[in-house]
Amino acid sequence: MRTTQPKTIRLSEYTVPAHLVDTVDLRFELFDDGARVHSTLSVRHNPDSAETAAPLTLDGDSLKLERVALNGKDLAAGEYEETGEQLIIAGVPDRFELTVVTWIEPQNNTRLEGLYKSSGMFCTQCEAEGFRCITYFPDRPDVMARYRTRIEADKASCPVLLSNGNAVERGDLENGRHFVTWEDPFPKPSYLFGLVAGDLVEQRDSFTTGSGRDIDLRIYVEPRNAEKCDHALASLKRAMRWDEENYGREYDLDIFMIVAVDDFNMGAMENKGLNIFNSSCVLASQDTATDLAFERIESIVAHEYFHNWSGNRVTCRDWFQLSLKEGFTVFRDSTFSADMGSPTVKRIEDATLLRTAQFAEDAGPMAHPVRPAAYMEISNFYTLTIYEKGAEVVRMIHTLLGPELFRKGSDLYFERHDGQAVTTDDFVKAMEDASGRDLSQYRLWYEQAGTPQLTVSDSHDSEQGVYRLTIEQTIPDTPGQTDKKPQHIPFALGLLGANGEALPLIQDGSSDAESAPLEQVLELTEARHTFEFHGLPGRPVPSLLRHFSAPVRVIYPWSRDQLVFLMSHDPDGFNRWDAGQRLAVDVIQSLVGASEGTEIEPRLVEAYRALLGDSTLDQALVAKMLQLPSEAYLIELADSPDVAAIHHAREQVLQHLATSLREELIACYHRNSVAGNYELTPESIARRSLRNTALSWLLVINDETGRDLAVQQFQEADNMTDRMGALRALVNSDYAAERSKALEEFYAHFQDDPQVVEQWFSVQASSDRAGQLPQVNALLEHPAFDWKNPNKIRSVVGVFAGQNLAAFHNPDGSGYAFLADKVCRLDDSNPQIAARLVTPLTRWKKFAPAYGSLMRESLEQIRDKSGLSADLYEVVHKSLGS
Ligand code: 0A1
Ligand code: ZN
Repeated sequence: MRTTQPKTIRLSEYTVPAHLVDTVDLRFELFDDGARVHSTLSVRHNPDSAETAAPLTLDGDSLKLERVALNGKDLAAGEYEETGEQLIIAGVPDRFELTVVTWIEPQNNTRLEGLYKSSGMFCTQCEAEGFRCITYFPDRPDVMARYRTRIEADKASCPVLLSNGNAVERGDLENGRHFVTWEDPFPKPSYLFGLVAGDLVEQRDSFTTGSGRDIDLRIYVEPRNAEKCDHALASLKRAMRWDEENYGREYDLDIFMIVAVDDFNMGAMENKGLNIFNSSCVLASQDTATDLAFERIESIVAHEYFHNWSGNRVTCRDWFQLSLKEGFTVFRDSTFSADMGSPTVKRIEDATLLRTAQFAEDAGPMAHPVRPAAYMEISNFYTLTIYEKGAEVVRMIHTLLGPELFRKGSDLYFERHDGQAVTTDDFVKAMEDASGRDLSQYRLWYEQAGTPQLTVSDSHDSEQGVYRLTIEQTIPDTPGQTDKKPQHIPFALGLLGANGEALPLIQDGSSDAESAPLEQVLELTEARHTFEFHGLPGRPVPSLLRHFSAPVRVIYPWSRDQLVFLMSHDPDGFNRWDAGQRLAVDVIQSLVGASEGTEIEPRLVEAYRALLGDSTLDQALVAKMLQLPSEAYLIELADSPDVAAIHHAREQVLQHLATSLREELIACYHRNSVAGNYELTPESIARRSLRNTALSWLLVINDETGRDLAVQQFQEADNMTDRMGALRALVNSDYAAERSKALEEFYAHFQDDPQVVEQWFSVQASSDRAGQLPQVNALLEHPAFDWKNPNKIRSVVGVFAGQNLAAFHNPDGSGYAFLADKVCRLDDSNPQIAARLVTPLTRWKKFAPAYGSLMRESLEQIRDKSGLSADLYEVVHKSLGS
């Protein structure tokens, strides 16, 4: 904990490590009151380093050093220096063996970095800089070593002892203790080290690789969760096959293990051969997990598995390159999920996240490029920009090169850099070398922060039959970056005729209507382009940025007629959905601050009526199209948003739609009530989604039929999606008695299942009816709430501040003061979580001054707390501009 300014680390100051480590021999003695870690490193001077006489410098954090020995000889106090953050030994030989013994206290580790205890089990989290909380080590990803790990613990309380690689030895020790030794043959950076010790049961399966090797698959969980592993195991096998078929990547060890832990700062971690997961991202059963959770688990299991190549076999040179592994791996898991379900729906989900949350990040005080140039605390850079925008940057290379050349590029990348720690530039270079394309301008996507804005205008010459489209590109200033250069942007375009037909894109007169494409990816490289399309006697309707072909904002003066037309005619499903969203946004925006009784666009009602009534349409897409733009998205789109006014306008539209479409909603509800067993197919997921949307709309208008249906569905549901759909609808209605009864019954039934209790907290904390501040405070006092458990904290405090926007932005500032108070409290126990939770306050400059000034005051309160962590220091000071 510090009060002084943490050091800024800069990419421009990167130097190769002065020392390399070839092997790491670890021995963990695990006890109830602490752990002793014996580490023996074979160290040599790095021939690529110019610092020939550099002292050996090892990182350490919160360690009690018990012994240091060089080539077997103990060093006396004066022969090394301990600074609090480093262990420095001067005058070391060219090659030597170093032994370090440290004492740590996993049972008191509330930061959940390094080795800690969760529900009685020992587990580790070493990315990004957690290994230094275990032992002194050059804790940077470009130091790659082979690890051998012996774990010793009490046999009764820790029958299962796991680490990376293959188990090579096991046996009993005195005093009821035992040991297992693991050996990982693949050199890896310290952030991929993993260890688990506890009383766990295993679920086993196997997978035969394309080359015929049998891989042992195991999921380790607490005994009460033994029945919740099937979905993750099935997802894992699908991911393994998919990576072979799509990237030619086979698994490389003989065993692949996943462990579920309840206390975890993030979603999951890709430790080599031993993935550690937040329980909520791996455990599922029909009774306890929603469809959304099932989909999320599949994608996270795949994500961590895909890291075995994109991250582990080829890793990052330094943490500025984080998106090298994260952006690429998110692109890979997103393509996988699209292949497993509906590509259009997956694209809609990805674009929604980008446009709502990543664009907001890119416009806020923490905006940074996909490859940042500086940071104080790397944990703050596990962001939507690194992950989601990073994935878009890889996706655009795929779009520009096409699937064959992209695959050639990824093959070259994996072959060329296997076993190395490399940079995003190496990735782009492999794509260039494989395709022969020049991506030098494209590299700006990695260097420049901010969301490009494309302003599109058009004109039509009916005599010449020419349609002209002009696209102007600007990239807004972001902290520390101004005067940005135009980026290389793939812009997918289609043109529609009056009857909705796709028109041939004849660009230069040389191609004729027969050979001209119906869709084209225009490549924008200049600040302004004009494209001409010929053979168009009537004015076409443009379908812009199809499939969301680039993470940019598009400004175009769509008329409501055009949007209604695109909603029902665009052959690109993504743009149909987008047109519906734009129409709804336009209607809601026009009501913000308008006088009561202002007419609500009848074309919106009719478009939704058509959607509800047409069972021939892809129902998964209809389910998405029925979702009104979220408050968060409306806020993101607004300048100086007045949250209460936006909330009110959106509610008005929702109520108007629900009132006008009541009959259709009831019909839609019944039409989608499927008898029979619960299935996880895209069709049944879509049906449940439609049914639950219909229910929630009916309860927005306090409809009695809707209420009865919700109560009945709640009681009869045979799966969590339906049970939660009904509960959510009741919680968001004015039927207070039914709401309380359902909440009580739900809790009574599921109180022993932490993942379900988290959902129960969330549904309340996100509700503008059940989640006002006094009720949220009451949730914090609930016996199931636990200030040490990140999932519980997120499900109440995080959900309240991030999803219950009208309550959080209460004009009296109480929501902001609440968050500031909780963030300060958490900073002492878990700085990573504190720094993430504070995010909503950091956007204070965007809001109307009445909100913004109160938000700033709360941030200042946090700034003035004594002993601020480096994590929180960086976020708060950058947000305040200090
Ligand atoms: N590499 C993981 C994310 C992760 C990052 C940091 C963690 O601890 C603070 C944990 C996990 C992934 O991308 O899934
Ligand atoms: Zn990842």
